[in-house]
This record gives sequence, structure tokens and C-alpha cells, in this order.
Amino acid sequence: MTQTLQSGDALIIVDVQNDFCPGGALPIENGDTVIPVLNKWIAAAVAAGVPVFASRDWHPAGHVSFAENGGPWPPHCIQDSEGARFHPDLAVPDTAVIVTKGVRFDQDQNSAFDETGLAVKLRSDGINRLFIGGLAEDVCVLATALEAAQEGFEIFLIADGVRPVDSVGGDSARLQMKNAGIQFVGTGSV
Ligand code: VGL
Ligand code: ZN
Repeated sequence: MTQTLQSGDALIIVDVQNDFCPGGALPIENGDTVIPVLNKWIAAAVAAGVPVFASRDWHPAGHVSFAENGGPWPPHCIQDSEGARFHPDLAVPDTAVIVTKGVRFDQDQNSAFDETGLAVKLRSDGINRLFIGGLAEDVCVLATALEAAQEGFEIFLIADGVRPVDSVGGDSARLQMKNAGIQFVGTGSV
């Protein structure tokens, strides 16, 4: 499917941080391969005047989602650490709006819409279509895309700009997104 970015669109880049890439604390296999793909979308968005939002997982030390506290994950994306930085190859534009999540002490926030006010911000900016890519497809991308769809936005998943923590989870995530009416786009046309 080909899609052209236009007024009323936003590009949402989810959690392309060092800890989710090879060598990081919670590495996703080939996680860094989304970067050249998403850089093309970022360039197209900037050229079209379409706003770019970049979310980041930004946990306090000893977060509830860490195994030391009975959570599912190894410690990762600790606030201000090297692992929490956007991958250096990701071309985050100066104009990007950063969405910080995972800061709550009492529970995790996988979705970039979870108590961040992002839906209100996008609506007040006149946005109705979202193009979403990043990491991980079966965790934070999934949660973000599903909540965005629930919020009434038209969603396009950048299918070659996402990678899952595990491939079974990735298949399940695609099915859930498809069932939620989310469309899938490739990068050939951008
Ligand atoms: C994520 C696992 C734990 C993600 C965040 O960004 O997909 N995955 N925290
Ligand atoms: Zn996390």
C-alpha cells in the first residue's frame, strides 16, 4: 500500500533507544534495522511539514517492571543512562516532540498514550492520521497503536519499521492490530 504524508498526519516513532537495540540491556533481534527505514519516514515527514513525535521509555531505577521487583523485564532505559538515549543513528529532528513514558512508580506505561496527554495534544494540533513505527512491535508499538485506534485516530503501522521482542508475539501483535482496524504500510513509496 502506498501512502503520502499530508496535512493532518503525524509520525510516531516508538522507543528507538539503545537498550532495545543489539548490545543494549533488553536487545531486540535486529532492532537497529528499523532505523534506516524510520529515517526515511522522518525525512518525508519533515519535507511535508508533518510533525514527528518520538516516545521514550524512561524508567526510574528499581522500576516496578524490572525483574528485581517481580516484573517481566531486566532493568532497561533508566532515566538519563546511555541505554535510554535514542539510538545515535536515528535522525530525530530538532522539531520532534518527545513523549516520555514509563516514569510512573506504581505501574508500567507501554503505550505512548497512557496518561501522557498525547491524544489531547494530537487532536489540538488537528491530527487525525498516525503513522507508527519503532520498538518493540509486540510491546510498546502494539500498546501505542491499539490505544491510538481506541482514541479514534486512523492508524497506519509502518510494517517494515517495527521488530518484536519475540516472533510469536509479533504475529499475535499483527493480528490484534489488524482486528483493531489498523492498516499496514511499507516504505517503498516514501
Ligand atoms: C518496551 C519492554 C519493556 C518497549 C518497554 O518499548 O517495547 N518493551 N519496556
Ligand atoms: Zn520499559
